[in-house]
Amino acid sequence: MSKEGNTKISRRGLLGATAGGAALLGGGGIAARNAFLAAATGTAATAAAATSASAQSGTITAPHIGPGQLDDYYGFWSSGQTGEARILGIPSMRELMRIPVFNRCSATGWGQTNESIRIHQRTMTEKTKNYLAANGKKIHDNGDLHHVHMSYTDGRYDGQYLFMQDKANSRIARIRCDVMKCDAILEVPNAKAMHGMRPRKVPSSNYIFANGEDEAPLVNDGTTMDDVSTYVNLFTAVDSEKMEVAWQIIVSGNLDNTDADYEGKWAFSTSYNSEMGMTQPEMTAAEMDHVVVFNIAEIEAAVERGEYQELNGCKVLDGRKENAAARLTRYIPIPNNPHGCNMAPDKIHLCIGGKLSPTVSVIDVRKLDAIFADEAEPETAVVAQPEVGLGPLHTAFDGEGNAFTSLFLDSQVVKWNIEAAVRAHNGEQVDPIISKVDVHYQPGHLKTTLGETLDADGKWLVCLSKFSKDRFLNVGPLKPENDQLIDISTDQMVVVHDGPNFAEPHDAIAVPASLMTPIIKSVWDRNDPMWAETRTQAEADGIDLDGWQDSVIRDSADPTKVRVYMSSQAPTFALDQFEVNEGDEVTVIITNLDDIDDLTHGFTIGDHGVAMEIAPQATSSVTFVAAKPGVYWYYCQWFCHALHMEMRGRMMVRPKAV
Ligand code: K7E
Ligand code: CUA
Ligand code: CA
Repeated sequence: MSKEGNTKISRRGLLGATAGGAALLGGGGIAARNAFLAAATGTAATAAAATSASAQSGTITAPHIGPGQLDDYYGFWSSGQTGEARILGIPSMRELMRIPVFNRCSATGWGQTNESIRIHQRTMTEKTKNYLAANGKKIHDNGDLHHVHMSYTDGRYDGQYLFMQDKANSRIARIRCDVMKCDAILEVPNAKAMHGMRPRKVPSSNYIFANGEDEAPLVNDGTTMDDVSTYVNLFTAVDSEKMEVAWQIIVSGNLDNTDADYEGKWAFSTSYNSEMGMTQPEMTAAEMDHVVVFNIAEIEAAVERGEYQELNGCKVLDGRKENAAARLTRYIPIPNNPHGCNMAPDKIHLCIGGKLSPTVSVIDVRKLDAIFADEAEPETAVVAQPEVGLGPLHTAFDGEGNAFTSLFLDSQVVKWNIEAAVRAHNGEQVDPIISKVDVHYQPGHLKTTLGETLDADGKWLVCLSKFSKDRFLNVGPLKPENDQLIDISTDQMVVVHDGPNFAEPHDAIAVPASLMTPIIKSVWDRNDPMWAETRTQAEADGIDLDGWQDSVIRDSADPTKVRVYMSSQAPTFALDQFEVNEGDEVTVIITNLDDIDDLTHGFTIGDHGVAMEIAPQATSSVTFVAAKPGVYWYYCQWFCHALHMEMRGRMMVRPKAV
């Protein structure tokens, strides 16, 4: 506890001597774990609440983005267990859009339209398909989306794609930025619980690196599940263009968060379970865990030489400690249960959040070549280890050599200088801590504008606080999170905005509006690949999807299948009624012929659980079984016109002859 900065001693006292002390000891094992859990259940949040009013300093200068004014940045947010991505404006923090990815969306029909189901099923394994079929489902309609990142070219955002992971069902997804829709979902075989995820930054994001967090038998068929020694954990590189697994590396220990460097040479992952423990006491038993460093060129060369086993269609290499001779990986010891993994835009320093240790471990990537050549010990890569406060999780950067670390237990953000930390580590009398600011409460990720790129501009920091407690009107036992906006343009960080948010954004990035606005379309291209298969079927049915469509076609091979082609143009559907037979499998295909900005229609059939969005010039389709005889109105559920209510029609389901 040597470097206090301007830490509020009183709050640290409120945390409890046992709790704080145990966490500080680093190797405190169960005691440290209990301290972390005590804070996570709200003890520390309450303590912070009690002192926040007096502790908060600085003038509140909230940016005012007035009616009709546009934000400077697109903020792309994850949503955790909601399973979607979100777009917020920065600095207004206004929510602009939600992009369903792993979740089922009632408004847009994502997870129900044929176009979205095809994206879900493209790489689905047989095992998953069989599981879903046994449960009467076609897709997993939940996800746990922690991390959203944009594609890079030469260390800078390029505006092409957003990538994200699903911890719940071990998937990686991609969003096309021109239309802001998900266009690919990859089910990653072998690895379990995709958690940390980053694109390669240099020369381009040809790989998406993804961490499997949970250990399991490599052939997970139940034959060896009682034998923990057969459990492994895998690091996966995804080919971002094909959205297929490029290669996988078996590692020692589990994996948590990941990042990549600015030379295209390395990827890094934190591990909190180097113990390969199955219980919490086992996972926190060791004094030290580690960061795994992956040598991209060596891995590619090994793949080239065929030094892999093929498993479930993936090239799997062995990067465990005992296979050090292969030089695919190295393991740098880090005090116990590290979490965040953040590469500074100075191209040199990688910052590892200590979590149970009050330190950030700073790794100098220039030391790594010698470590891979076995000319230096792995621990020589650690060039600084500043004590920043309790519960350091993630670190962000301003592009001027400063770092900002979230302190989960202290409910603070600490600003510190990386070079000063290195000098202090070398014995100089210098305090790397610049300032601290209270946040509300228990921050996880924090992100600076462009801080994960060579364009880091040091303007804003978004702090994603896990608990909002007393900051908003009470909405029941389930509370929103609190995404706070912090002005970092001066050394004195100032919280300028509270942003309530629904479960549970873990992470966010900020991209300049000037980069995105030329890329994002307002109207779809008629020949977009999103509905290519639907178009092929239409052509086979003799339907021109670009013209007026009002046809009901019964499949010649299977007469229980009916396809209803219906264009829409405000305020009408081309068909004001259609008829099918009880038991028919009905596919309704709608093309929105309106080509005006913001003229989206929708299609909902009453009492059938069917609804979808059809944006200008888009085609969407949905398939269901007409199992209920009777009259069912369908209607446009997207307000489009003065006669929007009248934009409706009838589906007649003729009863089976008995
Ligand atoms: Cu720290 Cu999943 Cu990025 Cu959450 S992880 S906070
Ligand atoms: Cu079309 Cu509302
Ligand atoms: Ca551990």
